[in-house]
Amino acid sequence: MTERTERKEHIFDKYLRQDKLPHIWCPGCGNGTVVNALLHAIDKTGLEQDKIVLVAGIGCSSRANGYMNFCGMHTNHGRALAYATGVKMHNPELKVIVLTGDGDCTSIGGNHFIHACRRNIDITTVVFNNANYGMTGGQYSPTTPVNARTKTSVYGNIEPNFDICSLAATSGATYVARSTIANATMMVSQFEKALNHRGFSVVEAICDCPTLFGRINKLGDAVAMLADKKTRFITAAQAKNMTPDELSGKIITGEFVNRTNLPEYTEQYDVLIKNAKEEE
Ligand SMILES: Cc1ncc(C[n+]2csc(CCOP(=O)(O)OP(=O)(O)O)c2C)c(N)n1
Ligand code: SF4
Repeated sequence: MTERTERKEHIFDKYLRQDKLPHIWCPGCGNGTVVNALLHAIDKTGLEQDKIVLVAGIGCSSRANGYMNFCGMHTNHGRALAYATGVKMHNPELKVIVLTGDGDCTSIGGNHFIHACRRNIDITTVVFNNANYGMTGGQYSPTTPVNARTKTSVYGNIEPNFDICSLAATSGATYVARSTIANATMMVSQFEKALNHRGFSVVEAICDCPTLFGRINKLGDAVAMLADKKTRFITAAQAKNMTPDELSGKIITGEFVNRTNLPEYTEQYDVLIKNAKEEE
């Protein structure tokens, strides 16, 4: 019989709630890579652990904050940004991070999302985009590509999908970026920039749901899906010189918006209160 060796301490142990592990995610689920990248970024920023608040909605991905050792709220489906806004307004000193899935953020939570972007409130939103509703069995979401099969589009999806980054950019978010779990180094750096940004930041993290989306679309196992992503992601600079045909099936990654000159909501609110008091 092999003797069990003692588990070595890991530098990120402090960031994980050991009593909540193992997690519930399927083997090969992309959520773990996104969490790993986020923890690396948090570590790099040097932010104090007890000054960070993670607010999540509902979904496989929104379960992430249960495993991460920070103050946090697991809220209603689609409503994470509303709660996060309340937390930030109450204490602007906190670094508020929203963890949300593509369904949570752009389907039931779509309205909260566009208005949070519009307000430029200092919140970082991490959208785990796996192109379907994982938690409830693989229904199509607003980011499911046309023709893709899901439990509710078994003959192929006919609805054009949202481009989350374009939606965020046109709604007013002041930092917007996209990366995939196949280029996690880029993801870490985008998370770090988003966390250091003063204003509303969105990082779309393209990840995989091999159990549902992968299986029904015959994309192979998690490793095959990851290998496929590696061949499909390109940078925004590369995309500029490509024709629509060449762009078909590609995932454009990189930074799309980085505006530092616009007023942040909680700061403006403080000025408003000050002015109102002076007028009294
Ligand atoms: C008000 C309400 N409606 C519907 C649900 C059921 N529900 C739970 S999670 C979910 C979808 C989650 O999808 P997504 O946000 O993409 O996250 P994933 O599970 O793929 O990570 C739905 C529809 C719910 N919990 N609450
Ligand atoms: S159902 Fe999909 S999204 Fe949910 S844990 Fe499994 S692989 Fe991940």
